[in-house]
Amino acid sequence: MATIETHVSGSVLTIELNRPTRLNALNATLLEELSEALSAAEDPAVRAVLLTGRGGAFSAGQDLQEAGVGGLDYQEHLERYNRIVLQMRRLPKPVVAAIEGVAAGAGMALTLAADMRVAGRDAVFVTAFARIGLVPDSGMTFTLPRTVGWGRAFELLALSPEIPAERALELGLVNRLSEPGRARDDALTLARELAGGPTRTYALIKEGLNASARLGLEETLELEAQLQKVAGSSSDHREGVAAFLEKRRANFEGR
Ligand code: LHQ
Repeated sequence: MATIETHVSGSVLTIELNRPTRLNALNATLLEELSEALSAAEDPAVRAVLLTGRGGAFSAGQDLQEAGVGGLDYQEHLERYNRIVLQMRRLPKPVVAAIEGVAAGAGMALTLAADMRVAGRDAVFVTAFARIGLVPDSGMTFTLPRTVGWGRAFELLALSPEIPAERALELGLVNRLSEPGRARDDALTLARELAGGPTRTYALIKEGLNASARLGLEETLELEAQLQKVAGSSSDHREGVAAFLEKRRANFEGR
């Protein structure tokens, strides 16, 4: 059985982690299939991606049965994770993660590589790495302090507390909460809304946010001007202004 299921609905591609009996723990096969699914998301007909897990969990992180005790070449294995994180961050369209149940270790890191997160009120986040003597990977050293601040990031990484959904919302780890069992549907509604937006502009927003992590103010101002030049010549910009002046809803085509 495939460890990744994909479904297309309109211009939203849903990618579902599918190892429910292991809480969607991430093994080499799943990571390869996830990478393929993210490559398929580059199709211009796809204007937003929903990433979720089957069976009431997002993901318990690295499959520790596969890893065993000292059974994996971590550096080699991490190339799979790193490729996926970069695919998500570089994908020129929004990625929304829907989290039901647990998101632990690299599973939590994948949610942070998404652009927005919708979690069920019964969801739980755990950094988990230090519980088994590992350092954070899959970009979490980068994404977590930028999301919750340095001091909180250290605490969450060092002590690995279980972070209930309400606390995750307070910390900014998630954008929205849903009633239990509703996160996927609510995230799909959000992804559909984003898919009807100015997709090219969203790509430029991602590019600017990605770059902001490494640029100073002067370079950021320069990059914003470059990105604005591109956005300003898009047909969605013309449509957005025309819709405003004509007091109607914009019909964005993602160009
Ligand atoms: C699992 C797992 C799991 C296998 C539950 N693996 N079976 C990257 C690259 C290279 C190397 C290493 O690491 C990394 C990054 C990482 O992701 S490190 C972090 C790895 N993840 C963890 O340490 C989390 C381990 N799991 C847990 O602590 C708990 O299972 C959590 C808190 C996630 C959920 O607890 P419960 O809701 O009580 O569920 P459970 O523990 O009963 O699990 C249900 C089943 O799933 C169980 O199987 P069983 O056959 O006994 O029913 C678990 O063994 C299995 N499972 N996580 N990561």
